[in-house]
Amino acid sequence: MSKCVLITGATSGFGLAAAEKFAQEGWSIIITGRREERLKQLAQTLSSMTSVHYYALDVRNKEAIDTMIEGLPESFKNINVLINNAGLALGRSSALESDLADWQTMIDTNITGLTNMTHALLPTLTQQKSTTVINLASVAAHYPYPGSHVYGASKAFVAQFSKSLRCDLSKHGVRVTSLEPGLAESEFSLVRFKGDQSTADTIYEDTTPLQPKDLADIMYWIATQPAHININSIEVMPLVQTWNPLHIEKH
Ligand code: NDP
Ligand code: 8X3
Repeated sequence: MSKCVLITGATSGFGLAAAEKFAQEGWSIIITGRREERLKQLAQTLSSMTSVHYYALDVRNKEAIDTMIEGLPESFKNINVLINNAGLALGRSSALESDLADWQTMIDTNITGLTNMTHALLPTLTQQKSTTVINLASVAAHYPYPGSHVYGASKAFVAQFSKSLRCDLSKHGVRVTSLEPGLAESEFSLVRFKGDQSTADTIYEDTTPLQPKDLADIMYWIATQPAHININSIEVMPLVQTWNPLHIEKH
């Protein structure tokens, strides 16, 4: 029987590329996200390669997650890999000019959504031999920048939660990885700048950012390591991205 991966946020970017990669490699895939039409189209495309199950849900909705899991067709019940990829940044202005509702949405999605899905799948993951959780954190988890406030903090949660989970899950054969990318071209910036395409485009202008396929290849590599290996974390940037000196405010 083929192995099965569940991917959150598979309607675009890293999640969509991961669905393509695992499908090409013959895994059964469960794809989720809020935009049902996109899931349906992706499922149609990938079903020529492998078995695909799609389910539209918002990771913030714990009941929807439970319903999805309860209703999984028999052949998709034994999930081997969970990719907690759904997430977003909203805004990049200073904390002083930020919208509290945006902060709450990031907390609800990046933290509560990720923990909702993880908690719901722990029984499944621990029932089987050698399973893997891949959590999408970010370089923003470790390196603050102006305007990163709640987004960066939410990803710091993901990075630390991943390590903490390891302590409890290793005896059950569950591996956990925090994947921490830098600049990558996807719908991420369009979402962050609330549909402002030209501002989103300036982020990637004159750079060679990471591409979703790069991250999908890394996810697949993590998931297919020998059972005794746990990749704790991977921080990956495009060549063009490095660090600034620490800022000193002059007065
Ligand atoms: P995209 O915006 O292209 O994709 C984000 C995905 O998350 C979409 O499929 C979206 O689906 C899904 N999503 C967002 N909110 C929810 C929700 N409430 N419930 C369910 N699904 C949701 O961005 P990326 O592919 O770039 O981002 C993927 C992950 O990687 C995110 O966690 C992001 O923070 C992280 N990341 C991104 C980096 C980048 O530079 N691009 C760098 C480092 C980390 P839908 O809207 O259909 O629900
Ligand atoms: C996305 C990368 O640098 O925009 O997590 O925060 S960054």
